[in-house]
Amino acid sequence: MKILLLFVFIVFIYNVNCILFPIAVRLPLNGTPPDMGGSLWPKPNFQEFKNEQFYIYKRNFSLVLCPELNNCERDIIEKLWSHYQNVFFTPKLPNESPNNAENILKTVSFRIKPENKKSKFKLSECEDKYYPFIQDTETESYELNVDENKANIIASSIWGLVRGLETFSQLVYTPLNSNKLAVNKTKIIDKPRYFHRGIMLDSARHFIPLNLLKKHIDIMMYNKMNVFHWHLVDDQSFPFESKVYPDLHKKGAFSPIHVYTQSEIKELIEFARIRGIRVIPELDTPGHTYSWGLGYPDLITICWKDGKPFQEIYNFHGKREILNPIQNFTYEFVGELIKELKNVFKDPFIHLGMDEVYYRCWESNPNITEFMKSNNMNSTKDLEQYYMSRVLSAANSLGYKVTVWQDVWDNNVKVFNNTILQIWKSDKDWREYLQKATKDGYQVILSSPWYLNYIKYGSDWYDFYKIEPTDFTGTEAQKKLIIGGEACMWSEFVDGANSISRLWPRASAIAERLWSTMDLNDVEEAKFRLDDHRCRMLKRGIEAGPIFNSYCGNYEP
Ligand code: CP6
Repeated sequence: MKILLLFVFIVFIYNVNCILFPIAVRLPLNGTPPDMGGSLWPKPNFQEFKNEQFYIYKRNFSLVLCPELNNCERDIIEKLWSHYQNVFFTPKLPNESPNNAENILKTVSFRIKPENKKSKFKLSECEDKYYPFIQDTETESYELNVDENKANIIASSIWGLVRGLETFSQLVYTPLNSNKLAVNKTKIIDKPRYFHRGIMLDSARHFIPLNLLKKHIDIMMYNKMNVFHWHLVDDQSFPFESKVYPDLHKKGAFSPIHVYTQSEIKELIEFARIRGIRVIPELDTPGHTYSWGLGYPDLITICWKDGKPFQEIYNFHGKREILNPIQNFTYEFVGELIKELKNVFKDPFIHLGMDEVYYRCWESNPNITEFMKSNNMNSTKDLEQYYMSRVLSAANSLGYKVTVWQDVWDNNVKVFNNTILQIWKSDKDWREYLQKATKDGYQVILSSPWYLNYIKYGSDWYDFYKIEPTDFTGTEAQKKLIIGGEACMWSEFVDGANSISRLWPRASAIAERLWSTMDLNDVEEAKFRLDDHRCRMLKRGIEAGPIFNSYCGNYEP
């Protein structure tokens, strides 16, 4: 009798544990055990899982492309399908044959809603691989159904299919005590909250090898991010291969191997394009241009001190690092360079920097003060206005849509109202900046709370996750001007050795904030899901860092 009671007690404790602490029972990494409510990241707007389970066998699993997909769209799905084969079917998985009694999932089909095929999303030609890209949040919306041996993904555009495929890949799991793949009956309806969900990487303070940039792009796709803002060049180096002004990289790069050739860049852009990721280059001027002066010294303002020019050769930041704004040569040069960038990058967006302008150098130079006087400019602010207007007009006439860092607007320089401001400063609360910038009618990208170059001991992803971009006083119209956000990784202390683990999964927290609905803000819930997501990244060969004390099964490196 005692033994029986003990047995009942043990069964009772076991069950209570399973019910009360389901998350404490750590399963070996297995995608989305639906009984845990799913470990999808970022979390879809709507998800419903049923107990019914379908097994997946490599030899009996195929892709169905619905006839309305054109060749360009087919090409994208086929390439990604082959990419995801390695995500689904890891080498550890035995290549078994299905057992007749089992429910199996045989196909995944991709379909674009017919009403969208005719209208704005139509992709007519693809030899010019540029695609009228993500235009609004609708572009990436999709629905996913797993039912009756089939998974169906239907979307408004090819980019929604790309997002749906990632979600599908996250649904696939290995049931406990088995060595198979399975997926449960599922229904998902999803779309992003913001259309600009970016990562900024700086390749000038340290060179980040091309393959590593590609790896970041893959991870961005796993996190449903869609913009790679490439801070290409800066004071420290000029790694962009310019054919128009070759001494920029020949003299301005760290070394001849620390250069991204145009064909490598095109390769990266194509790699990103099929993943639904736009690549936006940044050409930061008029400050942060020390490296330009190594090849083209006439571009740079000579700073004066004690009545004579400064002659130090290596003295960037605050000294010889700012373009000379009073000569046509500078504007021709910048104009030609952004034209060259347009041919390489294709994207209609460009980032033109305009941050941290060191006025004192301009002010110190008598030629510049003379120019200002004869043009009725009262302060360097007017000169900055002059510089900015000339460069932005050139960019606009090339058909560019321009983003700049907030600085010009901060300085009360009149920025064209079609310019996007990137809010990065944290001297004041970012809410205050958003409130002011949107009141002035600008579209904004939020970055201040998402400066990943700052690191601290503890769960800092929590701080990134908690940020609510609309949390400022303003009208609905003002809030609509937030087009999204970017996680910024400045690379003074980052290079190929640590960029992956420094960025991921910290940037994943931001990815979910920008994708999922506003009411998803329970950090305690997110924590376990993010940990699963991190384990999933490990499983996919990404050295993402841990977020708390835990383990992943046998995927740790
Ligand atoms: N380089 C450039 C930088 C920064 C900026 N622009 C920067 C400033 C402050 C911090 C991190 C980075 N390193 N070109 C500002 C946009 Cl904390």
